[in-house]
Amino acid sequence: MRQIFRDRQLNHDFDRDGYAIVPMLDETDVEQLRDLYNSNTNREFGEGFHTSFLSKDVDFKKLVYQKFAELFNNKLNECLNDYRVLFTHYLIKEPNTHFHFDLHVDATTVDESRHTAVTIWCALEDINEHNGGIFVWKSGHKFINGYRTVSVHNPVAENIRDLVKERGNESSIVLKKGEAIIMDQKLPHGSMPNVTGNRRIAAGLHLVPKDAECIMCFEDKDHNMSVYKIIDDDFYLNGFAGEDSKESSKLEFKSFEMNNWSITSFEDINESNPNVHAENIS
Ligand SMILES: O=C(O)CCC(=O)C(=O)O
Repeated sequence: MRQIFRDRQLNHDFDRDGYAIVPMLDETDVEQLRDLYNSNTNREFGEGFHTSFLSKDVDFKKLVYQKFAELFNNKLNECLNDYRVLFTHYLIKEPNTHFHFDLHVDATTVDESRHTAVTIWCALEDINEHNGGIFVWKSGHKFINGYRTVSVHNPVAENIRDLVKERGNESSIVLKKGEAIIMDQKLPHGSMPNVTGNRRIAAGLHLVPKDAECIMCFEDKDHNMSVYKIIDDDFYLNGFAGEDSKESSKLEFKSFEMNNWSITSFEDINESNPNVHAENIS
């Protein structure tokens, strides 16, 4: 059985809940990351939510990748069992942003029948429900099947959040500066508005098992998926163009897959029979 976390208790919690919260950066690290963001971007506040992942400035993205690697790698190696960083980014919610992220699941980056990819969301200030905090569907990763693209990533019915709340399965994540939530990439999550007068800056890292092949999926008009292998990890620094990425020379067509998640609704989910957690299949 492959352990994701080196610590047995954390591994158990992560397997059960789909996430774990860990201390990640110290005060000096956090300041370095905030300075890097502020010295390379507009000091004037913008609007809404944005991420450096979609920036056209390849040099800035390289700088972000290198700095995140320098500050996170040791901690990640101590914490996780044989993972590598696929891409990194800043996630920004400008002041007085009423936009919130509804419950969603991030795009598929590996074959999830064999591997567990993880998303790290690290607070660069104290985070709560007033300044763009994250909420999750606790244990929801056990009910998610199927391939997801960067824009088709909501394998659950629209009213799902109400039902998740009713059943007491939503958790609001409160983080201290430097703490991170490490989520199974299949964990449904969202984020609250930022109703404060300050810009919220978080650090995001997406990791895959060291030996995993990375993939990116695209949906065709019949709702089936074409799966492409990423043949160069540099793709995310210089090549990613959302749904238009198919033309990139850093992707290679792999297979067509039938998808079945678009018909999934919460009522169809049999709570007693969630899918088995991929990394626990020996
Ligand atoms: O940073 C946030 O507010 C939420 C980001 C998020 O949910 C995502 O990138 O999938």
